[in-house]
Amino acid sequence: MAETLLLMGPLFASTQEALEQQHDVHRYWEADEPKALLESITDRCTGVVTDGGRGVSADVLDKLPKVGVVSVFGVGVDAVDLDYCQSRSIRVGNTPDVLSDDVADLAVALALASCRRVVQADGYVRDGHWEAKGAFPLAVRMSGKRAGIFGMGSIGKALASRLAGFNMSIAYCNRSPRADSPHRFVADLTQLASEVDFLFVTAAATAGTIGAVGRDVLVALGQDGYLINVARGTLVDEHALLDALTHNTIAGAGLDVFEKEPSVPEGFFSLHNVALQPHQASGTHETRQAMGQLVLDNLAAYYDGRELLTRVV
Ligand code: 8YV
Repeated sequence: MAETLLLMGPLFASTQEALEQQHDVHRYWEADEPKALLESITDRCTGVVTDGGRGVSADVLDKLPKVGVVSVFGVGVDAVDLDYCQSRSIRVGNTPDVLSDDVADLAVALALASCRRVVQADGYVRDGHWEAKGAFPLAVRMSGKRAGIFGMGSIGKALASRLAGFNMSIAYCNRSPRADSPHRFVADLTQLASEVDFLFVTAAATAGTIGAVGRDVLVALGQDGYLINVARGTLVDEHALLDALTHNTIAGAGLDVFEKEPSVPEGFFSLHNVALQPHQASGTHETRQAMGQLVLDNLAAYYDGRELLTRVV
């Protein structure tokens, strides 16, 4: 049966198409008057579909008393007011696991881009410096170095298996040790940072992790250390990071995520020791297709009266 749904932002094209074919979908981001849109569907909207960045606020859900499900196109649910959803018994589903390989791949790409200076070397060739000035300055090796992973969930595990292929020693920091991880657990993030050459951030954004990579962690990482973030910008103190990169108190960084996307602090643009990406770690055709399918499957499960396939709340 066609349901009335609120779509917070554009989705992977074929997912949105399927959604709009099956249901009566209202596009929130295109509404001239969002308040009027919510009022017009308040008595019949039963579900919300959104992505990891937009999420959905308690204010919006408050105007839609019949909503019973929020289906998120993304693994991160930090932009969804989960406490509010819980209080109203609204089911929340996300898209874990299907994106872990791609996110881990991009973390490796960013680590290599940082220490091997792949982006700068590309510019060196394009700008004619190779011919004019000779060989590119030597870089720093990644193979065999010490890796620290902050967040040993599905993405952290996928990353660890890749880093093992680079003969890196691997330690991790997590809320608690993982029985299914063969790697060394370090309870304190600053301690972990002080023991590694590459610190990878793959943790979910929660009250316990937001702002966790602060000045002290960057100081501990030190001038030979690299920070790679493919999780959420909010996990890192962006001012402290900019400061550390500007003054070379860390060696470099690779960032796919930022505090206030899509706005990136201009200070990063003139720095040569940071590789910047437009939050695209899960952005392959294959993974977005799988994420979209899970969004649709979670909705179908809810409307069939079954448990969501990947339920968060
Ligand atoms: C997506 C993400 O880019 O899964 C997440 O939490 O941040 C990303 O995979 C995003 O949800 C799609 O817009």
